[in-house]
Parts: sequence; structure tokens; C-alpha cells
Amino acid sequence: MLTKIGIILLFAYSVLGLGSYIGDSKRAEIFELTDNDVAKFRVTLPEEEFTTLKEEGGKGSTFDFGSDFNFTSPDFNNIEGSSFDPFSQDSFKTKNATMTVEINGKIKSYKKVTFGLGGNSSRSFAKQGYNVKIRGNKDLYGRSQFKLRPDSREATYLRSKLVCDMHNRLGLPSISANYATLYINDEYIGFYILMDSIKLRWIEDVYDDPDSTSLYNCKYINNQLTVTTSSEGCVNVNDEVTDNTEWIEFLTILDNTKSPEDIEDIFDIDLFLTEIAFEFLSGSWDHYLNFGHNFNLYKPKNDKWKILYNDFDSELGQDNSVNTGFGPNIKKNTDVPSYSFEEFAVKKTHLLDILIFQNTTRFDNILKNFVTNAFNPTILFPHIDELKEFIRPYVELDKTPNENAGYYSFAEWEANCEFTTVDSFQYYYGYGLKYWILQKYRYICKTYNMDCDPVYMDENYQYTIDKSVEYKSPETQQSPEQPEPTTTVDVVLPQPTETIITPEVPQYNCWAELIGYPCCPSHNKIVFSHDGNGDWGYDFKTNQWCGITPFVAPAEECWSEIYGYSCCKGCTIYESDVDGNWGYEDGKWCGIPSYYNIYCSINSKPTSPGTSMLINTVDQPSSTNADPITDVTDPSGIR
Ligand SMILES: *[C@@H]1O[C@H](CO)[C@@H](O)[C@H](O)[C@H]1NC(C)=O
Ligand SMILES: *[C@@H]1O[C@H](CO)[C@@H](O)[C@H](O)[C@H]1NC(C)=O
Ligand SMILES: *[C@@H]1O[C@H](CO)[C@@H](O)[C@H](O)[C@H]1NC(C)=O
Ligand SMILES: CC(=O)N[C@H]1CO[C@H](CO)[C@@H](O)[C@@H]1O
Repeated sequence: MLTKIGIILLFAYSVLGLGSYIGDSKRAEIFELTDNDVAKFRVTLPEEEFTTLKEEGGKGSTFDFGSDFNFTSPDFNNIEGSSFDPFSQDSFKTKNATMTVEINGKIKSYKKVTFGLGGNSSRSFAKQGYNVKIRGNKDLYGRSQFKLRPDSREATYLRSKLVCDMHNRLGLPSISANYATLYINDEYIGFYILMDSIKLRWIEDVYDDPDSTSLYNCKYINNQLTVTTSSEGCVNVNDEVTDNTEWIEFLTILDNTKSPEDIEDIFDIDLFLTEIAFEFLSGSWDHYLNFGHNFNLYKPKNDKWKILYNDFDSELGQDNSVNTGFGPNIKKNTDVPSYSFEEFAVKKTHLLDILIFQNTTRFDNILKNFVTNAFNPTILFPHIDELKEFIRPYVELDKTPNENAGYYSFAEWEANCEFTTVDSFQYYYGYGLKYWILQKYRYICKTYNMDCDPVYMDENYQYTIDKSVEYKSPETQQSPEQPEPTTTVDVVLPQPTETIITPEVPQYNCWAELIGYPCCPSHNKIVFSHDGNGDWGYDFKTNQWCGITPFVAPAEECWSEIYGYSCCKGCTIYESDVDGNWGYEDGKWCGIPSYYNIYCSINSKPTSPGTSMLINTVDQPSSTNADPITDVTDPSGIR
């Protein structure tokens, strides 16, 4: 009997196809048509612009967390200030593109297309994202603006799609996703996640509200929907709008609200709480609760303000070390699926306080409904299986070695779609997709006393882990074994011709090395801080700050030469005067180059020079300086 039901269910899925998880919810036609066929986007650009695009794309991205960033504490929860723009970089964009799109054998062509690089922080990954806008009042089955995203951050190509599908299934106002391949000037660029984009045209298409003046994009970080954080942190998407009084008024009301009833009429509380529930279930750190960005606020005509989310590539257990903290601030409990909501929502904003913490009933109900209706293994696992098989050939092609191969291997894709946690490019690891869903489901079911699927609640539920690609935490990681040498070679070391007495200032590859930090690996170009040593990155593998700006020996002349003294090789300072710091090496005074200063102040362990040096009479190092032997307290204490 059970097998019969199983077969019927299986049959139902195969008949309904890949849209079956989404159900009856209405999506733009483009996303319904691409449920069973990967769209082919063929973009044509003037050849020289294609060249420029390739150059720009190759540059990657830098985003700067600003001078407030606590250098010793790489804890994202402490990032303060919302005034800097992590996305302030020029990127390639042209209005000179044309395009055809083929779906199910039907080709549509467009003469006026704006095409550019997109996805700012993800531009640090090798495969670029693109933005497409169809102009001249034309559209592609109901949408005119698209994002083509590689989602290089994560291994599965499924996270953005699944999150959009959950939103669509629940009938939330949301973008949708499917898949496309992209060609530029007949060159195959790659396999992409196709998404629509919350812009004015989207608002017009979805809400029949052309040229809306009430769409705010909260793109800067740390937006908590308060006057302080979001009056400037969220930006009106309509360039024509210069007066944001309406926005400030809304934020002021949110700041002053004492109960949900106060704002029920102006703010779609259920939608907001549903998105917060989504963040909690998904382990999201890139929306309201943590980074405070990647959402929009929109007020439809004669309706309440609604929150609209975008950017879903870091969901469902991807890079959750952002939640656990890392480096010196790592929390005791790193099992993020078992975080309570209170533990997960690190920023206790006034809005969360009023809408959730003061009385959790409403939120708890919304959360439970989300789990019952969309976020459970019973319906998600078969959906993941279908999507995985649907995209398999394209992923295989994408992983075929070429310059766009990306960070993850095919084996990692295969494993991370299932239960295996894999190493991540940026922040430690990405949980196996099904593992994350299973663990979160179990936690919510138990904590909220829900009636859940016994198959998945059974602790003996079987799944396999691919050990060959499984992530190993730095704590448990063994240092790589040295291969046994097969033959023994006697190495004769060259004998030094002279004895070096003073410590050499080593050759540096980056400025950070001067003060004892390593240089970042060459692929790690994301800037977290900036100071006199240039740009700083963070190596999440080793939990260490690392330097990005290459070391270039300053063109500075050796300043002591004009006084007849060469520059020092070492650090030990015997004397400082207006000209700089003086050292004493090989029985002679020498000038310490100024760019050694930081290095020297931290790294040098001043050693007492040999007494023999000090009893020599030494010339005055500079015209303004007195005899160092009599005027300077010598480091060895011998006068
Ligand atoms: C930065 O973080 C460290 C470690 O958490 C802390 O000791 C220090 O006080 C912080 N500095 C500032 C300026 O906040
Ligand atoms: C598009 O083409 C026009 C003329 O053909 C040219 O002037 C312009 O620079 C091009 N746009 C870009 C972004 O290169
Ligand atoms: C909490 O909110 C629910 C409705 O969301 C309400 O029924 C209940 O009375 C509230 N509890 C308290 C203690 O105010
Ligand atoms: C999503 C986003 O913020 N995109 C920005 C990326 O950078 C370009 C160039 O600065 C901006 O125009 C985009 O808005």
C-alpha cells in the first residue's frame, strides 16, 4: 500500500513538473515558461565594448567596510554607521546591446537593451553577474528587467531558486527565479540563475503603479528601519524624487510605535514577520536581522508599506560563520540550525521588540505556518531532487575546466545539494542544503511543539555524507601530511661567505607584512579595512587579517646619506632626531628608513649591541645632533 502511494506521488510530481512545488501562485509568464526549459539569452555588443566588459569584469570587486570597522574584531554585528556605500564602484554598462531570447524553441528579439555587470560584492568571484534591461516599452513574457547571477558564493545553484520558490509558493510579493544560459557575441559565457529585479518597471508590472515615487531600496548596510539608520540608508529608486518627507514620516512612526496596533494600518506587519521568519529558517545574514540590507520598502497606492526582499545567494546554511562570529569572537555554540530566534536575531531593534519580543505569539504562528506550508523536507526534498536533475547537464558544462569554472567542483555541487557541508570561498563553510533544512525543521518542530513528519523527525533517518569533499573545521583539521620522500638526497648547503650580524629587513610582498601580518591569498581581494598599510582583507581560513596592497619600497632616498651615513639593515633605534631614527650597525651610525617604523616598533626586540661597538668613538650623526655616545642613553646601559 505504501509503495502504491509512493508511486502515485512520484507520478504526480513528474506530471506537474518543476513548478509543482510553487503550486497555483501566479508568477510572471517568463518564470512559468522556464520551469521546464532553460532560457537562452544571446546578447550582442559592439566588439570593443565586449572587450571593455571583459576587462572590467576581470577586475573583481572591492568593498570597504569603512574606517569605523573594528580592526581587531572582525565581527560583522559590530559594524556601525550606514553612510558608506559598499557598492560604490564603477561597473561596465552599455545601452548599445541587442538581444534574442529562446525559450521552448521560440525566439524573441530586442533591439534596445541595456546590459551591464551586476552583483557588486559577488564580482569578487571569477564568474560575473549581469543585469539586463529591455527598453522601448517591450518585455519578455511580463518582465523587462533581469538579473543573471552566477551565485558563485555557493556550490549548488539552488539557493536563490529555492528561496524565490518558497516566496512564490506562499504567495508573498516577491521576485522569482529560474535558469538561463548566456552568450555574448556568440561566445558561451555560462549558466546563470535568471531573476527579476525590484525596480520601477517591476512595481509597474506587479502593482500597476507606473513611475512610483514610493519605492526605497535599502542597499547600504545596517538599515534597521529607524530614522537614524535608514533615512539615508534607504534610497528612493525614482531619480526624480528629491523629497523624502514621506519616508522620514514613516520611519518616525516606526521609531515611536508602542504596539503593533499603532502601525497596523500603515505597515504590512504580517509580511514583515513572514520575512523575518524566512531569515530565521534560512539562516540568512544578509537581510534585516544582521547586515541590514538587501530589501526594499514600497508603498502601493492606497495600501500599507511592504517589505520586499532581494538577493538570495547566501541562504539556507551558506556561510553561517557570519552568525557564529569568527576569529576571536567565535561563539561557543556554532550549531546555527539550533539557534533560538533570540540568539539568531543579534540586533534587538525597536521594531523587533514591538513586533516580536514583547509578545511572540503572532510571530510564532507565522513561523509555524511557514514551516508547515513551505519549509519542510517532505515537500522541499523532492523539489530539490527535481531541480538538481534539471540543471545537472548545465552544471557539468560549467564545471568543465575553463576560466569560468568557479570555485566549487562538480563533486562539491553534487554533495552540497544533499547533506554534505563543504568548504566555502569566503566564510568557512556552506551546510549541505538538505542537511540545513532537516536540522532547522527538526529544531523548529521540537521547540514550537509542532506536529511534524515522523520520517524526518526520526533521528535514525539515513543520509550519506561525501567525506572526500566534506568541510573540516580549522579546529579539527589535521595539518597536511608530508609525502614520504622516495629517494634520499644529500643536500650540501652553500657556506655563507660572511657572517650577518644585524637582522635583515626582509623583502615584503605586501605592506601588512611590515607589521607581521601575512599577505592575502591572490584570489582574496575583498577589502574589509584600510589604513596606512593599505587595504586589509580577512582570511577566513586562518582567521587572520591579511594585507592586500602590494609592498612597493618608497621612492624615498636614504635620508641619512646626505649626512654621509648609509641606511640601516636592522631596526634597533639608538637615537631619534628631527631627521629620523638612527641605528648603529657594524660600528657605524646609520639611518633607519621611515617606512621601517611600523615594522620596527612591533617586531624588533632590541638587542644590546656588542660592547666593542660602543667604546668606539662615533661621529656625530647629524649637524643638529650631539655626540650620541655622550648624549644618548645607550640601550645596553653601558655609558
Ligand atoms: C575592538 O574589538 C576588540 C576585541 O573584541 C576590543 O577589545 C576593542 O575594545 C574594540 N575596539 C574598539 C575601538 O571598539
Ligand atoms: C554606444 O555607442 C555609441 C555610438 O555608437 C558610443 O558613442 C557610446 O560610447 C557607446 N556606449 C558605450 C557605453 O560604450
Ligand atoms: C499576544 O498576542 C496575541 C495575538 O497576537 C494575543 O491574542 C495575546 O492576547 C497577546 N498576549 C498578551 C499577553 O498580550
Ligand atoms: C545592487 C547594487 O547595489 N548595485 C550597484 C552596483 O554598483 C553600481 C555602480 O556603482 C550601482 O549602480 C548599482 O546600483
